[in-house]
Amino acid sequence: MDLYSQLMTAVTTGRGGEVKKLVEQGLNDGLAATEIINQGLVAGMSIIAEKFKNNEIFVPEVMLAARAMHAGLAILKPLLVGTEHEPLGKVVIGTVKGDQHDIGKNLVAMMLEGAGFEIIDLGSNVATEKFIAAVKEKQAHILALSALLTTTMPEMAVVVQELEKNGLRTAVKVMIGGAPVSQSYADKIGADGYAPDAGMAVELAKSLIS
Ligand code: B1M
Repeated sequence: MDLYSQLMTAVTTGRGGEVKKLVEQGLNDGLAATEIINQGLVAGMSIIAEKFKNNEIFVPEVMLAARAMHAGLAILKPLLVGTEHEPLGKVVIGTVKGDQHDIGKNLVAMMLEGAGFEIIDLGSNVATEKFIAAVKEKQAHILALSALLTTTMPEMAVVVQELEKNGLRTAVKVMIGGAPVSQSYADKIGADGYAPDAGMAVELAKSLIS
């Protein structure tokens, strides 16, 4: 098995120590950091995303794989500064005001990062003004909103309205998700898309920036 295949397997099986070892080995062998990311780490997370989407694996396996990927990224990130590595796009993500649920949002953020997006994670219980400021300041391509409570879902509509008021609505795509959210709700509030889970969120994000 070549080093990239070994890395993919180490990511998909959630073995962070092995990922670190293989990344260091790859660098010592002269492989480019971007290649190690794309052909090893991201390729491994793509397999995880597909399996998660198909209900072949569940949240704990995704968390473990994401953690293993991060172990490798931590070594490679400093080497990427000033190189040609370009993220697929910038995503500002957060759970809306009044809502502290962040497990699903974290999963979505990790999967998007694994797929090659730059993530600006504002956390949970995020005020609308904070979303607007981050979209403006970071020039985000996508604003990703999560809500787990029927009582906080309406905050998503408020964020979309505030984007409009601030002249930012056409500058950024809005994607939404979370257990009580649906495609019809996305349509109703004028969001650009809805994803039911983290795997589909990656596909949606890619389609929104293409
Ligand atoms: Co709360 N909670 N909770 N809770 N909690 C729910 C959501 C609830 C359904 C439980 C229930 O009553 N059966 C219920 C909501 C009812 C409703 O509104 N219809 C509920 C309630 C009522 C509450 C409190 C009000 C309880 C109280 O205090 N009386 C309170 C609210 C606090 C607040 O936010 N202000 C509360 C608190 C909490 C805890 C703090 C204890 C904890 C959260 C811990 C944390 O997140 N750090 C918690 C938890 C853990 C849950 C349940 C049990 C699990 C949620 C979870 O993490 N699921 C939940 C019941 C349930 O869902 N079965 C429940 C795992 C996670 C991977 O899935 O978050 O759905 P999920 O994310 C998925 C998809 O939804 C999607 O992808 C993810 C991965 O596949 N997704 C996106 C999510 N965001 C996305 C964004 C996208 C795309 C996809 O694009 C941007």
